[in-house]
Amino acid sequence: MFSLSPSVAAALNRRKTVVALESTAIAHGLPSPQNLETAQACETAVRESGALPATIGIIGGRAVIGLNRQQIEEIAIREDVEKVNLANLARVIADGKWGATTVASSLHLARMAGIEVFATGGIGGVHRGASDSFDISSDLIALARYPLITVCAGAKAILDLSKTLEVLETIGVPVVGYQTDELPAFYSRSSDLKLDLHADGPEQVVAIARAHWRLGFSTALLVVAPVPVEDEVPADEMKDAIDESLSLAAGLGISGKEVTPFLLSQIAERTEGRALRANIALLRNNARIAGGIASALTEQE
Ligand code: PSU
Ligand code: MN
Repeated sequence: MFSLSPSVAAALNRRKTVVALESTAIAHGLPSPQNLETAQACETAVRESGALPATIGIIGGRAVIGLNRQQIEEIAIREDVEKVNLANLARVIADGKWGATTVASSLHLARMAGIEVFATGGIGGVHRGASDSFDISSDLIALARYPLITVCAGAKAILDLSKTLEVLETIGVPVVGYQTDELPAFYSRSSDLKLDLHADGPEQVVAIARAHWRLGFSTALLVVAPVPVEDEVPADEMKDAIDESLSLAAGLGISGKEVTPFLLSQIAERTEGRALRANIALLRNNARIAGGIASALTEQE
């Protein structure tokens, strides 16, 4: 039902330089063939920063921490891979199905394995119009529960970012700007939402994480890193694509787990791939930063 790849198990026994990676961004967030290339590029980025990648997914009813190359290929290509959050993880396992794990279910499984650092693209959060739809990602619930250092480029720009930041504060998740003083907006570096925690590099993140853990907190520490300058799409240039995609989703009555993948693919199309390029770049960048943080964590032990 739950297994660690041999190399991840060995690494966790020795030193803890492991970075967990999710698989929903691969299976449901990016088109083929960029999804597979990006999954591999993220693993390479983690390795180049001195850590071991552990991509998480559900292979025929078994939760695997540290998918091998062929398993990642299957997750990227198969049509029957479900998007797995906290609510359907048990059912996908019980039914022997294939699943790609979101931030929420990846954090849960990474925690079971004893991994301390995790990277994704952008977390899920409070959707625009949540006061009617009540659509709030289980990623936020998982961040409130699992004490992993989670590296992302902020929350996805399709969301209500200021409400998402409010909830993060409510649930007690420190949000650390990584070489920035504001919450990044996924495709864009800037959201104009100010942060009061800041880190210039991995050592500072580790110092805050250690204090957080020593204080007995069991919440995540969210490290937010802006997309690299050369790949960003400024917020004003994203606005129309996001608004059009949101109205189309509303018009088609898209709801629940389908909302985020639908919006991401619409936005990629409407920006002639610029948003897609930014998404790929930020996923790799976050994997690289997470690898550096995991290495610093081990060195200081
Ligand atoms: N980051 C990306 N692309 C993605 C995601 C993150 O660059 O597709 C995924 C993550 O797995 C995250 C999920 O947990 O989107 C959020 O989905 P929802 O809003 O349905 O909770
Ligand atoms: Mn949702």
